[in-house]
Amino acid sequence: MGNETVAVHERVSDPASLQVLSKAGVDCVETCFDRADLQKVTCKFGTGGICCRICHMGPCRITAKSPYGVCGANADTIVARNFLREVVGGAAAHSDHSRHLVLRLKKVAEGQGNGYQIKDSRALYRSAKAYGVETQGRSDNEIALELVDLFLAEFTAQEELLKTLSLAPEKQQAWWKTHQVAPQGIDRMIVESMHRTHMGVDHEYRHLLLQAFRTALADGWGGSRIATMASDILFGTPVPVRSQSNLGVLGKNTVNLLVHGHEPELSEMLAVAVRSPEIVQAAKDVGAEGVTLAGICCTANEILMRHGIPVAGNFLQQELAIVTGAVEVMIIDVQCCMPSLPQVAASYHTRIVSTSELAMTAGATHLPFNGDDPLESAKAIIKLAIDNYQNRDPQKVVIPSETKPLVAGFSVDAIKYMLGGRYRASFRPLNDAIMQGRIKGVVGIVGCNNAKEKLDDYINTLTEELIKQNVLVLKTGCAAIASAKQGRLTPETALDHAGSGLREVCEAVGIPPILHMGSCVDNSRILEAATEIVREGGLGDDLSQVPAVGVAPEWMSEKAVSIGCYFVASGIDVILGHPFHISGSENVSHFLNEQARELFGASFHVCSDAKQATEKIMSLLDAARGKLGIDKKAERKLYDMKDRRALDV
Ligand code: SF4
Ligand code: MSK
Repeated sequence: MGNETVAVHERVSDPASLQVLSKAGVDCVETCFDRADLQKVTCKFGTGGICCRICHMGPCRITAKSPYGVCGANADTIVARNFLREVVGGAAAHSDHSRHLVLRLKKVAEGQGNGYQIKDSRALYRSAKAYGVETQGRSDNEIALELVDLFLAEFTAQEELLKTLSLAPEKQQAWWKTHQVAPQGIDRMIVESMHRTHMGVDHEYRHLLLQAFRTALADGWGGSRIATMASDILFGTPVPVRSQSNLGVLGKNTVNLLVHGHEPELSEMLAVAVRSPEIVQAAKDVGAEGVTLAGICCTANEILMRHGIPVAGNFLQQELAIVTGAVEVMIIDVQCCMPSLPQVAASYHTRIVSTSELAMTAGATHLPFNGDDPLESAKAIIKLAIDNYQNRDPQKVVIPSETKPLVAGFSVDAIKYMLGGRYRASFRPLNDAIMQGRIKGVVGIVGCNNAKEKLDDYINTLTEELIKQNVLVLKTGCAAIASAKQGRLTPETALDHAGSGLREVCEAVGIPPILHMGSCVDNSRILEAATEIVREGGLGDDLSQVPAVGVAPEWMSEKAVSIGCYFVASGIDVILGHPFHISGSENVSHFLNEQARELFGASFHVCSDAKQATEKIMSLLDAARGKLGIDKKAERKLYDMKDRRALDV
């Protein structure tokens, strides 16, 4: 059950989590950390990827004595098939999320918004331009309808390649075609991959792995990219916003409502509903001072970036939030919501409310979100929380005092604006700083937490080291929340923790050295930023030449497998904090960790700790800089906003 103090220190790193995990021990509440202990003896067939249960002649396990499954599949085939199925899981999750947003946009464009609207016409025009949709003399709804048709066709296209691929640099597009990994429709890729991994179909490991990259590209340059565009059109393109993070954001005397999961439609409405006078009054009527809405995981990132709603925690804090005893309702939808939540909630008064038609959890109250009356749907859940406030047991409440300030909301558009101002918005100053050596390169640190590892430790140690070495860090998902909880998502971080070159740039522009770019589906924003760097010129003409690396230090989800694959296929090296389940096949490991470089100019690397990762990243950035001929520091003036305004264009 509960953990001893020493063990608690080995599991989590921030003071709020330490305090609440200790409380879980006192309250005799089992958490993922306890269950991780019970699962410690992991199956070597599972970790090696050499257990096949694809047909019912099996399960088959590969050993030295039995190197083939009943059908004759060897380790290479089995490992590659299992890997491809993980990519499918991740790509499907992102892309289904995306489809829901596109269908919402369709309803809005058809005049059935029911409270939703096109909030950001500029985002609509940006996307329309990218796809060649005529905007002249047309209403937003007309433009959106044509765009929606294009988006939906990206899911259903049978023979045509994804149009969204054209948002990538031309050289990347050419490589994808050459290596036959340019995807057709997103749905087709997912179905085809499931077909190819059925018993007795595709057995050649390289062929299967190329399909993994193709399916992942349908995610990164398809489903995820479209999700980001649709959510920006519907809910607004994020701009820098201040807020607070960690479990201390829960109110002592307010009704506390947490949103957890991924899809932003309901949480957008909650952000509106929570401010309505009727709700505030209802909360006061039960003796509360008001309602506190906060988030966990990527739903948190969505409403943080667009509304400044505070973040209560990341993936491994979902159970801890309930253990505070101060949460009236936790709303869950899809992805990363642990099935244990109702069991943890049973020790307190918290109600777990599942809201997606796709997802039910035993012990949760199922209130499917009604998109036809979204505001009322949101209010009904808030009222449930208000009613539950009276059941809070003050004896069981411990809210840590720990909160940290943050600035989030760095969409590519916002970064351009920060770098160049309204009339000169561009990545030019960033490219210049990289070319001059003030910034060594750009690293995307993304992904989850993992109960096998100390919460946030690898992510934050690596981040600290990189900014010290003048690397600009872009973050999404739970990795971004890790920095938020450490108080590092503020411009002041540049003054106190960044190397002198990075600090100089951050000070001139007024940005933190660690930029929060969104949820895990928003890794597409990192691809977009890298593409902007290429377009701006001077740092190569494809993504593999840019001094840029992706890292998933504490990853756990199939989505991370897909993200890693679309980064590598896009020419960006990826460091993993722990390996994929592929060690059972030397050929598969060699292909992903070495040979992929011959195809895409990038590959995977496994670094088990932050120190090793830092060294690897710096060597990759140095190598890229050497190839570009920018490895010697040039003494050039860094233009600040005033200088740039004085320039003639
Ligand atoms: Fe065994 Fe082959 Fe069936 Fe897999 S597909 S379970 S290796 S017989
Ligand atoms: S929520 S996928 S734990 S980032 Fe996107 Fe966090 Fe990973 Fe889920």
